[in-house]
Amino acid sequence: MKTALITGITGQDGLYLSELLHDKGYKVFGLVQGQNNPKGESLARTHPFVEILSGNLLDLSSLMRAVADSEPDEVYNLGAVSFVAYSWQNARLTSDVTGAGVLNMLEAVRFYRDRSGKDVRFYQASSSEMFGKVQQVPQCESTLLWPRSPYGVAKVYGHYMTINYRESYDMHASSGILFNHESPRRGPEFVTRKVSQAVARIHLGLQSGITLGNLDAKRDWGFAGDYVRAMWLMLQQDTADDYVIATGETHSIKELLDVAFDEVGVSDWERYVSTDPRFMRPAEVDLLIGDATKARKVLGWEPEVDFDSLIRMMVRHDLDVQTAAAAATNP
Ligand code: NAP
Ligand code: G4F
Repeated sequence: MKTALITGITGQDGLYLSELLHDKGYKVFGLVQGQNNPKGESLARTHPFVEILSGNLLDLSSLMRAVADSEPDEVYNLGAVSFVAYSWQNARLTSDVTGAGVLNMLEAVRFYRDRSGKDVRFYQASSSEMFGKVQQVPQCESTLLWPRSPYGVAKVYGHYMTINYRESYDMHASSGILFNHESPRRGPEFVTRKVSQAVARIHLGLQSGITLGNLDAKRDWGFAGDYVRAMWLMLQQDTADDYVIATGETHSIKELLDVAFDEVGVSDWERYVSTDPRFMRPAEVDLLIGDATKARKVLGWEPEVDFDSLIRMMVRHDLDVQTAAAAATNP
């Protein structure tokens, strides 16, 4: 039986990855931050197969203990301050957790490997946000990085630190440069889930409209369940490397609204949608579209859920959730 340690296990990707690894017969350990984190309690209820370890990416000693206690074959570093808009307001925290946290995790793994002699494989959650002001369309592994947010800059640091540890210490350390991926588990601060929740509530008469920022930005959106499969595949290769994971399609926020409102039979969504500068970013990433040729060829990875099905899945999920919540409030 293989053993995996996942940081960021309470997040969208951590939950899907823990299920994938459990189904494959892994013993799964998950790092949870905070002394009374409600997401940790929820994880214990919904994912009882996960052994929870306490730790924080800011605290190297906690990571060293988590690695020593779990004795992992594979470490997936998914923990991060991950909301781009928040990263301008909390630039130092983002740099420390999303950037320097990667170094802490790499050090904890290297220390354990050198003491135990066990060959531990490491996955870093790099991001298409690193491409920022894109220098090439579509973006691939060799595209010049030009981050546009404190989050993007922190991810670039973690990305290059992972490459540096691979080259300096012969570590099996891979980075997945993942484009946006969503699901019914996506945090409500991100635009797809903000829209799917609002559309469900508008349809049920619980909300009158939705206020957004830049409707012209374009993203390459895939399904999180498909993307965690790519993470696992990277760590099954003989040689560590970096891979772009993307669908190769891009859609604007307006197209997202088209599909989401269409799921509840609304074609003229403009009457429900307003914009506010408060949701605009100091520097926007206008266009992301990935070229995942390398992942397709080397890993044999293909996405299974397309954009249209993904957004409809999220709206239907939120219709169920909101209907149940309304029924509980007004039995
Ligand atoms: P997410 O839902 O925001 O989850 C982030 C996780 O990081 C949460 O479990 C969070 O724990 C944990 N975390 C935050 N600060 C921490 C700290 N100081 N110490 C330990 N853990 C901490 O993110 P996601 O969408 O699953 O993404 C997973 C990873 O992939 C992230 O690194 C993200 O930046 C990266 N990524 C995501 C996408 C995407 O489209 N989803 C694309 C590219 C890259 P709490 O819940 O307790 O705060
Ligand atoms: O959903 P978003 O907040 O995701 P963003 O900024 O692309 O970042 C996500 O994907 C990255 C991968 O490229 C990850 F690394 C990162 O951790 C995160 O998961 O925003 C998407 C787009 C942006 O252009 C934003 O300006 O939607 C635009 N947008 C327009 N109105 C909005 C809103 N975004 C949010 N969150 N809220 C709005 O009201």
